[in-house]
Amino acid sequence: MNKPRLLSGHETELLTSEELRKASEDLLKYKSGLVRILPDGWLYPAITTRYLDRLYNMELRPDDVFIIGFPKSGTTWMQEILWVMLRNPDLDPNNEEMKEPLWVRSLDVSFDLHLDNDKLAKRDIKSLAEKFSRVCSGKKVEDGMAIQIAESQPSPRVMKSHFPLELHNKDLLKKCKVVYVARNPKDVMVSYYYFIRAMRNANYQGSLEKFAREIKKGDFRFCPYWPHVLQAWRQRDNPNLYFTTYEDMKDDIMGQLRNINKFLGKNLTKEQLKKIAEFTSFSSMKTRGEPIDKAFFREDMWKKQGGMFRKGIKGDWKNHFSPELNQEMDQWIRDNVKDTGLNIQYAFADASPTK
Ligand code: PPS
Repeated sequence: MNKPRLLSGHETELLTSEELRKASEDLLKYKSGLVRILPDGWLYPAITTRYLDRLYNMELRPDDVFIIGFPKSGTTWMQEILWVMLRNPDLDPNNEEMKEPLWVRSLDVSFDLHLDNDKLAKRDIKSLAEKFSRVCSGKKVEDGMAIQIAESQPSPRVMKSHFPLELHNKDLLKKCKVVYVARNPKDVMVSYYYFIRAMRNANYQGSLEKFAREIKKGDFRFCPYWPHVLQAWRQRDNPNLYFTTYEDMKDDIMGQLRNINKFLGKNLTKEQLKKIAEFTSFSSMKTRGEPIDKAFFREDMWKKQGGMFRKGIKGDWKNHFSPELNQEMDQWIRDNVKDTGLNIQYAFADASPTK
């Protein structure tokens, strides 16, 4: 059977009705059905193929910076760091752009696939929709809200994406800088689980255990996990890619900021970096408020869980995984990091305590 190709050259395959019947309940809200992008099998709402082609064709600027990572890996944290380093390094409180929520001043170009969700209401994404009306007049929402707002942004742009490296334009690493953030997949599972339980336009009713196994099998949005991380890891020596982890950021944020300062060629002073570390700390970001519209979530549940800035710790999986689930995931991690040189810190039960 003919498999339509993306501009990136990847073949795509729609899920059959039999496969849809077995798919995670949260994935059945998309009007277009579901698609796998081959050969790795990236799983998305089928409409995503349109946005991927659109993203592939987006004009890249030499001073663009992308933050890429699997969902819930600490990408919002890194996004704020990069944004202030590039657009408000002295943390001027009167900076007009800073008054906008993060997701409006730094676009997640992988967000548009949610527009296909039949439960998504305009009020769930009010600030994004307002910005779109303001800066994209005459453009069609169906062509992507986040992508088209990003196209209208002044340079230097800081954009975020949860798509894997290979689905971006083939010249991405030749033309732009990319910061990739990975996180212990067990903590990703916990963080992602709380997120989708609270999303208003999702309806995940399953247990954490069920969800963790869906991620492991590659049966959830943005999966599979390992090819996502390993594609970036293999590029770690590329001068236009900086690979880091949530755990490294938690352990030594000043060290990470110094590396990023150098990577971006910014020459910010130690004093400026110290202030940026403080400004982007978990407690400061939480105090400043949600980076995306609250209406995107079920208010009570979202608030009770802690919102986007939920816990911000390493090793929360220890509070959630049964010994059996942990053993299964440890084996999965071992099988996948074997021979890659990638060390997933704190992934194993005998590692350091949560903090
Ligand atoms: S998303 O929705 O996919 O973009 O999520 P993402 O931002 O990648 O990851 C969310 C988790 O990152 C934690 N976070 C932080 N930790 C430490 N310091 C800061 N400043 C910070 N900002 C966000 C956030 O709390 C989520 O992790 P959990 O484990 O759920 O707390």
